[in-house]
Amino acid sequence: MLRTDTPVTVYRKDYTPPALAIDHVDLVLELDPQRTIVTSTLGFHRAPGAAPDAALVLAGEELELVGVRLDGQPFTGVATATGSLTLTGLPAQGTLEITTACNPAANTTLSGLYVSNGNFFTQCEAEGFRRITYFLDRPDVMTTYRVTLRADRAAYPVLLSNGNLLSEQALPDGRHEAVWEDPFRKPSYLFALVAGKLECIEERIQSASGKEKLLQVWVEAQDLDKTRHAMDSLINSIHWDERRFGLELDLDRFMIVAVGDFNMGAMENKGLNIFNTKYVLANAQTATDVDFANIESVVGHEYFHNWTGNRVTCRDWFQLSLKEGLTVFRDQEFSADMMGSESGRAVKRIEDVRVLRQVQFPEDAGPMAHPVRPDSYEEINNFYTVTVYEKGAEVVRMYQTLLGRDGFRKGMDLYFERHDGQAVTCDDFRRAMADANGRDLTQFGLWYSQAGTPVVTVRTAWNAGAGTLDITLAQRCPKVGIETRDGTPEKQPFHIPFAIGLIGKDGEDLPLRLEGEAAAGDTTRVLDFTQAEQTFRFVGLPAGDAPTPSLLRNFSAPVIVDYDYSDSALTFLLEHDSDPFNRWEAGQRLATRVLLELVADAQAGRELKLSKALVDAFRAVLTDGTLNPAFREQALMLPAEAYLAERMGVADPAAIHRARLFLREGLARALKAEWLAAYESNATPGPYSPDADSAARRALRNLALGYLADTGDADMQALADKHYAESDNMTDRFAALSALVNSFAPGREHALADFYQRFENDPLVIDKWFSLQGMQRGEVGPHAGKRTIDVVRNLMEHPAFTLRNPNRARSLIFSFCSGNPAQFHAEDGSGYEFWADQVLALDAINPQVAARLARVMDRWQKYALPLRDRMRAALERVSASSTLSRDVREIVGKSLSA
Ligand code: B3K
Ligand code: ZN
Repeated sequence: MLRTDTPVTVYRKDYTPPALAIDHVDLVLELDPQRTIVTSTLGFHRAPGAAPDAALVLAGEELELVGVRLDGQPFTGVATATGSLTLTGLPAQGTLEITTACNPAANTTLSGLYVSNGNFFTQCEAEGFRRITYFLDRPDVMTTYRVTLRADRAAYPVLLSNGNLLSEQALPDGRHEAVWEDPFRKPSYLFALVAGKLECIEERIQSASGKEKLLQVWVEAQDLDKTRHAMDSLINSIHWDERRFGLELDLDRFMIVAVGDFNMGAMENKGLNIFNTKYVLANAQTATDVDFANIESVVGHEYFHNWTGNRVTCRDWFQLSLKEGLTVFRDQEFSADMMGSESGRAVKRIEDVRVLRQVQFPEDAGPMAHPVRPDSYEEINNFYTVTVYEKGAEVVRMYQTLLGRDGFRKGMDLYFERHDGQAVTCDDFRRAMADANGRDLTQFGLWYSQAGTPVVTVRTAWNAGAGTLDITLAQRCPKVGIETRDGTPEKQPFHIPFAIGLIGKDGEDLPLRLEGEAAAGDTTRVLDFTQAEQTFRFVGLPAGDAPTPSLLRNFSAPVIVDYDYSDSALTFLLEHDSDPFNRWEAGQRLATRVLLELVADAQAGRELKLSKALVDAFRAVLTDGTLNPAFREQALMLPAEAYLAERMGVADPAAIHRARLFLREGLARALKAEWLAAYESNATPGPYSPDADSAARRALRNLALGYLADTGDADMQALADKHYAESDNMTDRFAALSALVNSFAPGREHALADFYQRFENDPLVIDKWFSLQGMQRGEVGPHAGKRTIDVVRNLMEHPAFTLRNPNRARSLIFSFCSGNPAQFHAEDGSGYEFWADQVLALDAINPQVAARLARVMDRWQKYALPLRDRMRAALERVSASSTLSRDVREIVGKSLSA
């Protein structure tokens, strides 16, 4: 597709309300793969205060205009241009009938109406509805929809849309129709239809107020045996939202449909959620524990949008985090509650923070850095980011940390009381939180408007005689991304809820009393840190040895804490902190410190030495049977290469890889007996179950297996062979395959071939097979010289590979470009050449997927020479293309101008 329109920047400050209100929409779709005819009948009236002679500009893309009628008569005041239809001379109110044609089979962008494996699907967020019909395609135009679907009955027996099914009937010529009506007003981005050969499992449940609800999960026939977990997750989500937030399902029917070609995870269309198969289909043979957990959280996420997003929606796309940050927070809390134990909750928190640090912190420091509520964009699809989602969720979490669970709930209740049925802003949400709790949250608003990750430097001064500890917090957050280019004024201090505990010399939490307080309170205190620098004096502490501070407990704010812990303090915290998150954090700090020293040694050509302190710390965790195995797994996982790269002034992926592999192999050998004991004692006999406890044991056991294979010992690689052969579930099978592949075990080729053959007909499993190979280590030892890029280029020729399916493209290309830093950043620039080839090839098919891949180069300026120059050259090659989509152009443009 050729996209040569000049880039236009859209600004938040330019928001104006729509000039026209749409009272109701009646859509009739004559579905045909090559030529679908859409007739849209809109009842409209001019908005109060709008200029009477103002033209009405409707958005539309890739549409053929067939005809326009006004109040039943042909209407001629019509002009089309690229991307729009302008109507002039409309009365103050009336009925418009617009007929258009589109070609779903030719739509490879997977936005709008498209065909996937012979069935019809839609994706309308953010601006896909305009690819179906001309419309005021913006989230603040909410209306009710009645949808009539007509299609060939044999080819498309199932016809679904939002809301309730009103009627179904056969039509002449082998066609049939279904009429659906959604009683709730909604923006166009929540419209959906599905038509084709699908089957479903269904359940009827009672909601809290006793109403019966019909739940369905729709898939292709061969996948029906993989729908149970999605259905259970949906039922759990419905009940959780009733319990935790008093929010009930408002429709009689709720449907989930799975589709193999999908740009992202899933979509919360009202009453008709459409999901990537990856987040629906699971059984023991095909899905790992992580897949099961992801399905639960995505099903929850989309379901929770029914209130946070659909009933209350966004005024404009700058407010995206209003629904996304809030809904991610809700799905995180749901998953944590489903873990069923305190330690399980902590593991969930650790996983979420790991993603935030590994992906969002770099975004917040790079050329695409933007506030949680951005001020401008060129292509809105580029702003479905980890900042809007995950940092947005941290911002919502901070309200709860500041106001308490009950206070947060009061704020939510007031938000719905005020705004149900409206399209609102992040400020409206903040006001509801403030008003419901009588709190001033003005300064807190800076979390929405200032980008960047604040760094909090901590200094402590201990007065042994008086038993007082002064904790001085200082925050700084230099300009980043767009702020460095758009004249943003100097940034103001954030309102940071800083949770802290003090630990006595025997490892016990000390009761905390701030100077001026009458009595000591809890052992964790949330400090309101609002100034550039602030000192908090804790008094009444036992005289003598200084207590050890446990800082930013449970990661109470999305900041970087800079405090000069000694190695022994970290070991002490790892052993004693009552805050499980900070226990993990202490281990990570220690490992990061050791790794960065090893990197420096590798760079300087010094001999690498194994840190005894770290070996001891790891041994202690590994052998502590009182700890949840999932927590141990988290604590024994070394910080990722990408995370270490961020921690360096100038990133050196080759040295990082060498250092990390050295440490990993060293820990594998030094603790071989302990890994083996953990492997043996964490078996999960009996049939597979994805429950949290079994999954935790498998996680630790499989981590141990990976370390054991990395010893390179023949007996350990034989153990991995056996683990592969005897596994009865995908978690174990895939863990064994990874261990064999990454340790270059003799059994590796055989296992790869066996895996392919077993799962040839299961696309999601074949995605795993591609992705494992894209992420494999460069061959070492006797296999040295063979580069992963060659394996990847070879696999691109595999009959099962295609760029057209986003999951498949991601499985090989993204896994190599973003999941394999050492190989991707090969010094000869071969990885970057490959990246440029694939961005250009994908852009011609699917700009949204291409733009995601383009983001891989965000941090090019951080890399050592000659990598930096080669990355820039690759970016320039992409940027020089004359047919770039707006999506990719924005990304490479911002990268190069940073
Ligand atoms: N709201 C959708 C994302 C739409 C992305 C459009 N490029 C899924 C979600 O966040 O639930
Ligand atoms: Zn969402």
